[in-house]
Amino acid sequence: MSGHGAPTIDLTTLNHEETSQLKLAIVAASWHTQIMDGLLDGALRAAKDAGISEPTVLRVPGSFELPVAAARLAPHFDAVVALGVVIRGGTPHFDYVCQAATSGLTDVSVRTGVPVGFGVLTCDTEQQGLDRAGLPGSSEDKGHEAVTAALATALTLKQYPAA
Ligand code: DLZ
Repeated sequence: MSGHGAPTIDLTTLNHEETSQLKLAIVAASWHTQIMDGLLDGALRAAKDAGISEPTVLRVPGSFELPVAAARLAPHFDAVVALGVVIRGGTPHFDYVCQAATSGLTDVSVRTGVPVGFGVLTCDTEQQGLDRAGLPGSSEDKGHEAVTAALATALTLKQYPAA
């Protein structure tokens, strides 16, 4: 899967009276610092593009911890974005952490009805992560994309409050 085919959603053109009122939380893992810094910068840039000046940012140790953090915050926010970087090593750990993060975050989103942006990079190599981190020289900006998707979904769902 690559970024080819992604929709163009320009947060700067959305109604800032609406988007700036959205309560946004970002939960971010801490492994692979350089790539994570890029993802978090991109996420904060997207929040700013939407007129959200101070999103809540919560750091957790690893991507495995993202679902529990997202679950705790989701009821208090209109959108949550999870950021993490998992790089394949020589052990099956990669598959377990990716699976736990993916299914856990999906579960939080469906159970709470709060959109959870998926900004977790699952990479074979560090270079793949750097390419997607929104850093100078990166071809993609997955932190920005994850916030954009979560906010766009939150706006779409706002007219259908949870039952
Ligand atoms: C243990 C582990 C490993 C091997 N690799 C990563 C990784 O590439 N990215 C990441 O975010 N976290 C990793 N972790 C840590 C787990 O996510 C988790 O923090 C620990 O297993 C403790 O629960």
